[in-house]
Amino acid sequence: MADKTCILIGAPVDSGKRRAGCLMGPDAYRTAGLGRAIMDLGHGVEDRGNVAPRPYTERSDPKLHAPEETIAWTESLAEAAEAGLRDGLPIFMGGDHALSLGTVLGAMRHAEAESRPLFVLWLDAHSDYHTPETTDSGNLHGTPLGYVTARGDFPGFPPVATPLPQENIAIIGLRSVDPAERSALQQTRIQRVDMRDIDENGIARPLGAFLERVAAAGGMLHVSLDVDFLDPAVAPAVGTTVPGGATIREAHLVMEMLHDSGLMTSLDLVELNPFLDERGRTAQVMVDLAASALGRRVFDRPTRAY
Ligand code: B3U
Ligand code: MN
Ligand code: MN
Repeated sequence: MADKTCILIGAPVDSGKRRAGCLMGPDAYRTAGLGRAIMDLGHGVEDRGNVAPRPYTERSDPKLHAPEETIAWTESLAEAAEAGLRDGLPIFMGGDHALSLGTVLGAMRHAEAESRPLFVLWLDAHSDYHTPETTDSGNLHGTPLGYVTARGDFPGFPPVATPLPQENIAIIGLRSVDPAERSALQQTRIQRVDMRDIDENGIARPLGAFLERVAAAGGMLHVSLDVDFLDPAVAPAVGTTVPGGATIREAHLVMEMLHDSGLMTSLDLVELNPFLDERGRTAQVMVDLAASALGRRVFDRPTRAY
Protein backbone atom coordinates (compact mmCIF):
# COMPACT_ATOMS: atom_id res chain seq x y z
CA MET A 1 0.00 0.00 0.00
CA ALA A 2 2.93 2.33 0.65
CA ASP A 3 3.61 2.57 -3.08
CA LYS A 4 0.11 3.79 -3.83
CA THR A 5 -0.56 7.45 -4.37
CA CYS A 6 -3.54 8.76 -2.46
CA ILE A 7 -5.54 11.06 -4.65
CA LEU A 8 -7.55 13.67 -2.79
CA ILE A 9 -10.67 14.70 -4.66
CA GLY A 10 -12.90 17.43 -3.27
CA ALA A 11 -16.60 16.69 -3.78
CA PRO A 12 -18.47 19.69 -2.31
CA VAL A 13 -21.89 18.13 -2.96
CA ASP A 14 -24.68 19.83 -1.00
CA SER A 15 -27.66 18.83 -3.12
CA GLY A 16 -28.50 15.56 -1.37
CA LYS A 17 -30.57 17.19 1.39
CA ARG A 18 -31.97 20.57 2.39
CA ARG A 19 -29.68 21.74 5.16
CA ALA A 20 -26.68 23.48 3.61
CA GLY A 21 -23.07 23.28 4.72
CA CYS A 22 -21.47 20.08 3.40
CA LEU A 23 -20.05 22.11 0.51
CA MET A 24 -17.48 23.37 3.02
CA GLY A 25 -16.31 19.82 3.74
CA PRO A 26 -13.33 19.66 1.37
CA ASP A 27 -11.89 22.89 2.77
CA ALA A 28 -12.35 21.61 6.32
CA TYR A 29 -10.47 18.39 5.50
CA ARG A 30 -7.65 20.37 3.92
CA THR A 31 -7.57 22.73 6.90
CA ALA A 32 -7.52 19.79 9.32
CA GLY A 33 -4.46 18.48 7.48
CA LEU A 34 -5.69 15.38 5.67
CA GLY A 35 -2.97 15.55 3.01
CA ARG A 36 -0.20 16.10 5.53
CA ALA A 37 -1.40 13.25 7.76
CA ILE A 38 -1.27 10.85 4.80
CA MET A 39 2.14 12.09 3.66
CA ASP A 40 3.48 11.58 7.19
CA LEU A 41 2.59 7.90 6.81
CA GLY A 42 4.91 7.67 3.82
CA HIS A 43 2.33 7.74 1.05
CA GLY A 44 2.34 9.95 -2.00
CA VAL A 45 -0.47 12.51 -2.02
CA GLU A 46 -1.93 14.28 -5.01
CA ASP A 47 -4.70 16.83 -4.40
CA ARG A 48 -6.73 17.20 -7.56
CA GLY A 49 -8.76 20.11 -6.18
CA ASN A 50 -12.53 20.10 -6.21
CA VAL A 51 -14.77 18.48 -8.80
CA ALA A 52 -17.64 20.59 -10.20
CA PRO A 53 -20.98 19.29 -11.39
CA ARG A 54 -21.36 19.40 -15.17
CA PRO A 55 -23.63 22.31 -16.18
CA TYR A 56 -27.29 21.73 -15.30
CA THR A 57 -30.62 23.53 -15.05
CA GLU A 58 -32.60 22.73 -11.91
CA ARG A 59 -36.29 21.93 -12.19
CA SER A 60 -38.84 21.97 -9.44
CA ASP A 61 -39.82 18.43 -8.67
CA PRO A 62 -42.90 17.70 -6.56
CA LYS A 63 -41.01 15.15 -4.53
CA LEU A 64 -37.24 15.25 -4.94
CA HIS A 65 -34.87 17.94 -3.72
CA ALA A 66 -32.43 19.22 -6.38
CA PRO A 67 -32.55 16.21 -8.72
CA GLU A 68 -30.82 17.88 -11.67
CA GLU A 69 -27.90 19.08 -9.58
CA THR A 70 -27.45 15.60 -8.14
CA ILE A 71 -27.57 14.04 -11.61
CA ALA A 72 -24.91 16.52 -12.75
CA TRP A 73 -22.70 15.66 -9.77
CA THR A 74 -23.19 11.95 -10.38
CA GLU A 75 -21.86 12.24 -13.91
CA SER A 76 -18.85 14.38 -12.95
CA LEU A 77 -17.95 12.28 -9.93
CA ALA A 78 -18.24 8.96 -11.73
CA GLU A 79 -15.64 10.23 -14.20
CA ALA A 80 -13.41 11.59 -11.42
CA ALA A 81 -13.66 8.26 -9.60
CA GLU A 82 -12.75 6.22 -12.66
CA ALA A 83 -9.74 8.45 -13.35
CA GLY A 84 -8.70 8.44 -9.68
CA LEU A 85 -8.86 4.65 -9.48
CA ARG A 86 -6.71 4.30 -12.58
CA ASP A 87 -4.01 6.43 -10.97
CA GLY A 88 -4.10 5.51 -7.28
CA LEU A 89 -6.32 5.34 -4.24
CA PRO A 90 -8.92 8.10 -4.46
CA ILE A 91 -10.21 9.70 -1.28
CA PHE A 92 -13.36 11.73 -1.86
CA MET A 93 -13.69 14.62 0.54
CA GLY A 94 -17.43 15.32 0.77
CA GLY A 95 -19.86 16.64 0.47
CA ASP A 96 -23.07 14.87 1.48
CA HIS A 97 -23.77 11.21 0.80
CA ALA A 98 -25.36 11.95 -2.59
CA LEU A 99 -21.78 12.09 -3.84
CA SER A 100 -21.63 8.31 -3.57
CA LEU A 101 -24.11 7.86 -6.41
CA GLY A 102 -21.21 9.06 -8.55
CA THR A 103 -18.19 7.63 -6.76
CA VAL A 104 -19.61 4.11 -6.48
CA LEU A 105 -20.79 4.22 -10.10
CA GLY A 106 -17.27 5.19 -11.16
CA ALA A 107 -15.78 2.43 -9.00
CA MET A 108 -18.19 -0.07 -10.59
CA ARG A 109 -17.09 0.98 -14.08
CA HIS A 110 -13.43 0.74 -13.10
CA ALA A 111 -13.83 -2.70 -11.50
CA GLU A 112 -15.67 -3.92 -14.57
CA ALA A 113 -12.84 -2.69 -16.82
CA GLU A 114 -10.39 -4.55 -14.56
CA SER A 115 -12.59 -7.67 -14.57
CA ARG A 116 -12.68 -7.66 -10.78
CA PRO A 117 -15.72 -7.71 -8.52
CA LEU A 118 -16.44 -4.56 -6.54
CA PHE A 119 -17.45 -4.69 -2.87
CA VAL A 120 -18.85 -1.76 -0.91
CA LEU A 121 -18.57 -1.15 2.84
CA TRP A 122 -21.14 1.40 4.06
CA LEU A 123 -20.39 2.81 7.52
CA ASP A 124 -23.55 4.71 8.38
CA ALA A 125 -26.42 5.10 10.85
CA HIS A 126 -28.72 4.97 7.82
CA SER A 127 -29.10 2.37 5.10
CA ASP A 128 -29.38 4.88 2.21
CA TYR A 129 -31.39 2.26 0.33
CA HIS A 130 -34.22 4.46 -0.92
CA THR A 131 -35.25 5.06 -4.49
CA PRO A 132 -36.83 8.29 -5.82
CA GLU A 133 -40.16 6.50 -5.40
CA THR A 134 -39.74 5.25 -1.83
CA THR A 135 -38.07 8.28 -0.24
CA ASP A 136 -40.27 10.22 2.19
CA SER A 137 -37.87 13.14 2.60
CA GLY A 138 -37.04 13.59 -1.10
CA ASN A 139 -33.39 13.80 -0.07
CA LEU A 140 -31.22 11.94 -2.53
CA HIS A 141 -28.42 11.39 -0.01
CA GLY A 142 -30.67 8.59 1.24
CA THR A 143 -30.56 6.73 -2.10
CA PRO A 144 -27.03 5.75 -3.23
CA LEU A 145 -27.30 2.06 -2.30
CA GLY A 146 -30.73 1.91 -3.98
CA TYR A 147 -29.16 3.39 -7.10
CA VAL A 148 -26.07 1.21 -7.45
CA THR A 149 -28.05 -1.99 -6.83
CA ALA A 150 -30.65 -0.87 -9.40
CA ARG A 151 -33.37 -1.26 -6.81
CA GLY A 152 -35.68 1.17 -8.61
CA ASP A 153 -35.94 3.79 -11.35
CA PHE A 154 -33.66 6.81 -11.19
CA PRO A 155 -34.93 8.89 -14.11
CA GLY A 156 -32.28 11.10 -15.67
CA PHE A 157 -29.38 9.47 -13.82
CA PRO A 158 -26.70 7.59 -15.76
CA PRO A 159 -27.91 4.05 -16.30
CA VAL A 160 -26.34 1.44 -14.04
CA ALA A 161 -25.05 -1.04 -16.62
CA THR A 162 -24.31 -3.93 -14.26
CA PRO A 163 -25.89 -3.50 -10.83
CA LEU A 164 -23.75 -4.06 -7.76
CA PRO A 165 -24.62 -7.53 -6.41
CA GLN A 166 -26.38 -7.32 -3.03
CA GLU A 167 -24.02 -9.85 -1.47
CA ASN A 168 -21.09 -7.53 -2.22
CA ILE A 169 -22.41 -4.90 0.22
CA ALA A 170 -22.07 -4.60 3.99
CA ILE A 171 -23.71 -1.81 5.99
CA ILE A 172 -22.35 -1.35 9.49
CA GLY A 173 -23.64 1.03 12.16
CA LEU A 174 -27.37 0.91 11.38
CA ARG A 175 -29.80 2.55 13.76
CA SER A 176 -32.10 4.66 11.58
CA VAL A 177 -33.84 2.72 8.82
CA ASP A 178 -37.13 3.88 7.27
CA PRO A 179 -39.98 1.34 6.95
CA ALA A 180 -39.68 1.12 3.15
CA GLU A 181 -35.95 0.49 3.40
CA ARG A 182 -36.39 -2.03 6.18
CA SER A 183 -38.83 -4.26 4.35
CA ALA A 184 -36.77 -4.11 1.17
CA LEU A 185 -33.47 -4.73 2.95
CA GLN A 186 -34.79 -7.73 4.81
CA GLN A 187 -35.31 -9.45 1.48
CA THR A 188 -31.78 -8.85 0.26
CA ARG A 189 -28.45 -10.53 0.83
CA ILE A 190 -26.90 -7.23 1.88
CA GLN A 191 -24.91 -7.85 5.08
CA ARG A 192 -26.57 -5.63 7.70
CA VAL A 193 -24.92 -4.90 11.02
CA ASP A 194 -26.94 -2.76 13.39
CA MET A 195 -25.82 -1.25 16.69
CA ARG A 196 -27.33 -4.11 18.61
CA ASP A 197 -25.13 -6.58 16.72
CA ILE A 198 -22.14 -4.41 17.54
CA ASP A 199 -23.11 -4.24 21.22
CA GLU A 200 -23.61 -7.98 21.42
CA ASN A 201 -20.75 -9.25 19.28
CA GLY A 202 -18.35 -6.39 18.72
CA ILE A 203 -17.55 -4.78 15.41
CA ALA A 204 -14.47 -6.83 14.46
CA ARG A 205 -16.26 -10.09 13.81
CA PRO A 206 -18.80 -9.00 11.21
CA LEU A 207 -16.24 -6.74 9.53
CA GLY A 208 -13.67 -9.54 9.47
CA ALA A 209 -16.23 -11.88 7.88
CA PHE A 210 -16.97 -9.33 5.18
CA LEU A 211 -13.28 -8.67 4.49
CA GLU A 212 -12.68 -12.39 4.17
CA ARG A 213 -15.32 -12.54 1.47
CA VAL A 214 -13.75 -9.59 -0.36
CA ALA A 215 -10.32 -11.19 -0.21
CA ALA A 216 -11.57 -14.61 -1.33
CA ALA A 217 -13.20 -13.03 -4.37
CA GLY A 218 -10.13 -10.96 -5.28
CA GLY A 219 -12.37 -7.93 -5.02
CA MET A 220 -11.85 -4.20 -5.00
CA LEU A 221 -13.31 -2.44 -1.98
CA HIS A 222 -14.97 0.96 -1.90
CA VAL A 223 -15.48 2.29 1.63
CA SER A 224 -18.06 4.98 2.33
CA LEU A 225 -17.71 6.57 5.76
CA ASP A 226 -20.65 8.73 6.84
CA VAL A 227 -19.92 11.03 9.79
CA ASP A 228 -23.12 9.80 11.45
CA PHE A 229 -21.64 6.30 11.72
CA LEU A 230 -20.02 7.86 14.79
CA ASP A 231 -21.88 8.87 17.89
CA PRO A 232 -22.85 12.56 17.71
CA ALA A 233 -21.18 13.14 21.07
CA VAL A 234 -17.81 12.65 19.36
CA ALA A 235 -18.77 13.79 15.85
CA PRO A 236 -21.34 16.58 16.12
CA ALA A 237 -20.81 18.16 12.68
CA VAL A 238 -23.57 16.37 10.84
CA GLY A 239 -27.10 17.35 9.86
CA THR A 240 -28.75 14.08 10.76
CA THR A 241 -27.48 13.17 14.19
CA VAL A 242 -28.63 9.81 15.51
CA PRO A 243 -27.68 8.95 19.11
CA GLY A 244 -26.09 5.63 19.94
CA GLY A 245 -23.43 5.52 17.25
CA ALA A 246 -20.00 3.96 17.00
CA THR A 247 -17.34 5.02 19.47
CA ILE A 248 -14.01 6.49 18.44
CA ARG A 249 -12.46 3.16 19.37
CA GLU A 250 -14.82 1.08 17.28
CA ALA A 251 -14.35 3.39 14.31
CA HIS A 252 -10.55 3.27 14.57
CA LEU A 253 -10.65 -0.50 14.81
CA VAL A 254 -12.64 -0.65 11.59
CA MET A 255 -10.12 1.61 9.89
CA GLU A 256 -7.15 -0.37 11.22
CA MET A 257 -8.63 -3.65 10.04
CA LEU A 258 -9.22 -2.10 6.64
CA HIS A 259 -5.58 -1.15 6.41
CA ASP A 260 -4.35 -4.52 7.64
CA SER A 261 -6.48 -6.24 5.02
CA GLY A 262 -4.87 -4.25 2.21
CA LEU A 263 -8.20 -4.41 0.41
CA MET A 264 -9.47 -0.82 0.35
CA THR A 265 -9.22 0.72 -3.10
CA SER A 266 -11.26 3.93 -2.65
CA LEU A 267 -12.75 5.93 0.22
CA ASP A 268 -15.57 8.46 0.64
CA LEU A 269 -15.64 10.81 3.64
CA VAL A 270 -19.20 12.12 3.67
CA GLU A 271 -21.75 14.28 5.49
CA LEU A 272 -19.29 16.48 7.35
CA ASN A 273 -21.03 19.84 7.81
CA PRO A 274 -18.33 22.22 9.09
CA PHE A 275 -21.02 24.83 9.82
CA LEU A 276 -22.19 22.58 12.65
CA ASP A 277 -18.76 21.65 13.97
CA GLU A 278 -17.19 22.61 17.29
CA ARG A 279 -13.74 24.08 16.70
CA GLY A 280 -13.05 21.60 13.91
CA ARG A 281 -13.22 18.53 16.13
CA THR A 282 -15.34 16.40 13.78
CA ALA A 283 -13.11 17.23 10.81
CA GLN A 284 -10.13 16.20 12.95
CA VAL A 285 -11.74 12.91 13.95
CA MET A 286 -12.41 12.11 10.30
CA VAL A 287 -8.82 12.94 9.35
CA ASP A 288 -7.56 10.69 12.17
CA LEU A 289 -9.80 7.86 10.98
CA ALA A 290 -8.54 8.22 7.42
CA ALA A 291 -4.99 8.07 8.78
CA SER A 292 -5.79 4.82 10.61
CA ALA A 293 -7.16 3.39 7.36
CA LEU A 294 -3.85 4.25 5.73
CA GLY A 295 -1.62 2.71 8.35
CA ARG A 296 -1.25 5.02 11.34
CA ARG A 297 -0.48 2.81 14.37
CA VAL A 298 0.68 2.88 17.96
CA PHE A 299 2.74 -0.29 17.40
CA ASP A 300 3.24 -2.50 14.39
CA ARG A 301 1.44 -5.80 14.47
CA PRO A 302 1.96 -8.97 12.51
CA THR A 303 -0.06 -8.97 9.30
CA ARG A 304 -3.35 -10.79 9.58
CA ALA A 305 -5.33 -12.31 6.80
CA TYR A 306 -9.02 -11.51 6.71
N1 B3U B 1 -33.66 7.68 5.60
C1 B3U B 1 -33.92 9.10 5.72
C2 B3U B 1 -32.87 9.75 6.57
C3 B3U B 1 -31.49 9.81 6.08
C4 B3U B 1 -30.82 9.02 5.18
N2 B3U B 1 -29.58 9.46 5.12
C5 B3U B 1 -29.50 10.46 5.93
N3 B3U B 1 -30.65 10.69 6.51
N4 B3U B 1 -28.38 11.14 6.21
C6 B3U B 1 -34.04 9.75 4.35
O1 B3U B 1 -34.22 10.97 4.30
O2 B3U B 1 -33.96 9.07 3.35
MN1 MN C 1 -25.35 8.17 4.56
MN1 MN D 1 -26.16 8.65 7.63
